[in-house]
Amino acid sequence: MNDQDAAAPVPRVSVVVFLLKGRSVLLGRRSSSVGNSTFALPGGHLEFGESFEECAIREVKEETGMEIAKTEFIKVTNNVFLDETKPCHYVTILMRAEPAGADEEPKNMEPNKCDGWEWYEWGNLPKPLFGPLDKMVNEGFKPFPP
Ligand code: 8DG
Ligand code: MG
Repeated sequence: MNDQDAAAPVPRVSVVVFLLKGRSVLLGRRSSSVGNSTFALPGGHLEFGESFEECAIREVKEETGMEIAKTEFIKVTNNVFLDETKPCHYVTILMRAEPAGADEEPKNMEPNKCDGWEWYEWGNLPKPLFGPLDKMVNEGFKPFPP
């Protein structure tokens, strides 16, 4: 049984990745009970015993087939989704990374969860963005290294 099946729901931890190529970021349109049809970062649940970096590398590989490098922590956010079909609460760890090599291109490895991955210029992001990402963008957040 996973946590969300239990009678009392609990917050969960997720790790999501700003995968950066120059001034572009990788986004995919979600096919999910949470944030359905919105554009979001690759990522997923932190597994028992994993570091944030290990989770970022694993999730990006599982969802896009890509190898990443320079994986580093940026920020943590608290995201409560009470109005979703399936209410949930995530403490979301935001990481940034870059493709491990110039020949790394995303493939849609989980077509049941995502419509496909594309690079988007930071100044020209698609709409609608997934709620937590939209909020950060509106607050002026930028994922790029200094
Ligand atoms: P898994 O079973 O493969 O571990 O997880 P998943 O199915 O890939 O999980 P997910 O929904 O993609 O990510 C877990 C939660 O992380 C998601 O339900 C809400 C939260 N989350 C944010 N922002 C973002 C984001 O930009 N992208 C993704 N994928 N999840 C995000 O708060
Ligand atoms: Mg995911």
